[in-house]
Amino acid sequence: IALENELRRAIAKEEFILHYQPQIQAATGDIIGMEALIRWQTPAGKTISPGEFIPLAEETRLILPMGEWVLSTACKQAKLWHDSGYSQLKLAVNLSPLQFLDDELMSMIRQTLEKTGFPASSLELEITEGVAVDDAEKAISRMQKLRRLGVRIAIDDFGTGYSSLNYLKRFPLNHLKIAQPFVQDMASNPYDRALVEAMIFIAHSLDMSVVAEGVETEEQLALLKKLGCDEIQGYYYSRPLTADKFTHLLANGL
Ligand code: G
Ligand code: G
Ligand code: MN
Ligand code: NA
Repeated sequence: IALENELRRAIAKEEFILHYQPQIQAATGDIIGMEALIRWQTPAGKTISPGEFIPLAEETRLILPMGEWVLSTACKQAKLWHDSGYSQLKLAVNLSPLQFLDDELMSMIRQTLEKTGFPASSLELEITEGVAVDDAEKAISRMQKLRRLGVRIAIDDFGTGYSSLNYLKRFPLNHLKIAQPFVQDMASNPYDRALVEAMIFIAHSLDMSVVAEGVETEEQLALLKKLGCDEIQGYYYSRPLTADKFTHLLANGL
C-alpha cells in the first residue's frame, strides 16, 4: 500500500520522465526511430526503473493514466523531432497487456494522435505475447483495429513468453523484437545463435521485419548483420537517452 500511494503521488506530481533509445538500420547505420522508456524520478533524486513499478501499476490499474501520459508525451516529443527535419523517425511505445485490452484504448490513441498531430503511420505499439493469454480472439481483433487506424504493431521480448508460432501466424504484426537473452548469448552459444537465425527466418517468411534488442558488442552486431537482422537496438549504439540528449544525437550522429 505504501508503494501504491507513492505511485499515485508520483503520477499527480508528474515525477515520470521518458528516455528514448535509438533504433538503427543494420545495413546503413542510420537512426530510423526510437523506443520510449519510462523512468520514475523521485524528489530525492533517485531514478527508479520500470521493472520496479510497472507490475504494481498494472495491479492497481494506475498503468492506464500512466500509459496515457506516456503515449501523449512521446507523441508530442516525436512530433517536435518530425517538425525539425527528422520526419522519417518512427516512435515505438510499450503497451502492457492491461492497457492493450482496455476498452478505452482505441479512443485514447485516436485522441492522442489528433491532439499531438503525430501521424499514426509513424507510431509502433510494442505488445507482448501475454496479451493473448486470456482471450486470443479479442487480442487479434484489437490488433486488427489498431492496424486499421494505421499504427504498426511489434511483438516485444519475442522468445521469452508463451511464444507460439500459431500466434505469430494469426497476429497482424509488422515487427518482431528478439529478446535480449538470445542476443546476449549468441556470440558464445551456438544454440542461441541458431535460435536467432531461426527467428529471423520465420519473421521474414511472415513479412515481418526484425529488431534485435540488447546488442552490446561489435561481435553481436556483425553476427546479426550476417544473419539478415533488419534493425539494431542496444548499448552498442546508445543507451536510452533524455529527449535533450536524443536531439543532440540526431544533430551530431552516433
Ligand atoms: O527501460 P527498462 O529496461 O528498465 O524497462 C524495463 C521494462 O519496462 C521493459 O520490459 C519495458 O518494456 C518496460 N517499460 C518501459 N517503459 C514502459 C512504458 O512506458 N510502458 C510499459 N507498459 N512498459 C514499459
Ligand atoms: O522489454 P523492453 O524491450 O521494452 O525493454 C527494453 C529494456 O532493455 C529497456 O529497459 C532498456 O533500458 C534495456 N536495454 C536496452 N538496450 C540494452 C542493452 O544493450 N543491454 C541491456 N542489458 N539492456 C538494454
Ligand atoms: Mn519494448
Ligand atoms: Na523487449
